[in-house]
Amino acid sequence: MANYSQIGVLVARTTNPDFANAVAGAGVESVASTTGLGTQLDDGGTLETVDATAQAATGNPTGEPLWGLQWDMPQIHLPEAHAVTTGSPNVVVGVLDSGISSTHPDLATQIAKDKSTSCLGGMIDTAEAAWNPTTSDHGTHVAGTIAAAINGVGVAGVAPGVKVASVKVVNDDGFIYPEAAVCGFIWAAEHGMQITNNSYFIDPWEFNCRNDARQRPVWQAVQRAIRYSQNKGVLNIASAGNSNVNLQHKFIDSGSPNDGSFPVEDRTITGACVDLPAEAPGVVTVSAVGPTQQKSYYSSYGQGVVEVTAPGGDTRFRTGGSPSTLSDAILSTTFNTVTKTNGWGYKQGTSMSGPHAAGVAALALSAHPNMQPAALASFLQRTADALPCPAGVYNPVPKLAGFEATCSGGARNSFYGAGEVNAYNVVK
Ligand SMILES: [Ca+2]
Ligand SMILES: [Ca+2]
Repeated sequence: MANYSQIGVLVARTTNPDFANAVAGAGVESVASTTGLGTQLDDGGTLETVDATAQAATGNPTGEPLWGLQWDMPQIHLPEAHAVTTGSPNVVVGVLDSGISSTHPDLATQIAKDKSTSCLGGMIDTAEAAWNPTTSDHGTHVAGTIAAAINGVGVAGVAPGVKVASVKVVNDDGFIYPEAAVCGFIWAAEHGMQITNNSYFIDPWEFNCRNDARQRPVWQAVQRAIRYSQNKGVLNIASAGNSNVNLQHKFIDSGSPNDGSFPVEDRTITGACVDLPAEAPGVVTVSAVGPTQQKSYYSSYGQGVVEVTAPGGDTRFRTGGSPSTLSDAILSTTFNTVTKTNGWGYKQGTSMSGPHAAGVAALALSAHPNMQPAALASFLQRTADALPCPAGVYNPVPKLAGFEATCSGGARNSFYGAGEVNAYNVVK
């Protein structure tokens, strides 16, 4: 049992099917079972593994052995930023994900071990093995983008001077349950993290939550946990998702899901039924672009939902549909969960764009240490490079049906929010 009295949430494990009826009333506002409410990571998997030969550390990201493959980093002006700062070790970014490999040569020095934990089942387990990866290296890849060391080995992260903490919320089957997310947000808030990265997407649409009073308290608990963390000084960064859908569903228009997959006509969205954490107030939601700085074919979007964009990779755009351009994905740290070996490899997704924004936020906070979450969120947007809407219907992969999307808005628009994060603008 976990008691989050801070937000009035109690998580209990039971095999009693009548548990909810047994405890309802007597001061209990609402009771919900989270069984079946897990959400899977939307993750492309490792596309290719790359070997790195060690070179002498230089303190300059462009000297890293694999720098030449990191197209994403010049795109966000990283070399110019690192000439000013690589970040402060006082800044800790919580990686709410599938764990971080603590033996990885590019990460071992970068992890705040005393702030790392597993939150699986909503229960804290701070043993190192508990917050290392088991069946997915998604979190290891994310952590490398944020903070891989400048050490003459492998790649450089966006903010190698800061620390990352592993907060494991993805279980061995690849699911994120609400109780793990609640645990993760509260852990981050109470262990001095100023930023969290959330490269996952809880989408209660699928569960028709608006019609189901038994599920609503689950999402309320997650929202309370997010709000609590913000009040404790945490900026939460979230991926927009990889479904190429318009998340602006509160204002239904003809551009909203038109593929028949959602019942648009009778949807009434209430505050208790939003896509989490991307749509929670105060969360910085990140869409993805590829090497051409245009929306990645898979990236979800939405005016008023997406605040900024960042590189997430796009392996289909330049080939008009064929997934052949691996080097157009994002290169970062990996961990082979079968052979238990560390390495470097490509992945793509908004899971990869979010951590670029989290890294830039960490640099911003290093340069401006007292910035509060709301100010930091608006600073990230104010310093971003505006990207214009493509005209007409955007169709990056004409050989594949289903990737059309229409951008709306001006300098601030539904594809890119305020624009692409700029690491130099936040530290100069
Ligand atoms: Ca490195
Ligand atoms: Ca948002």
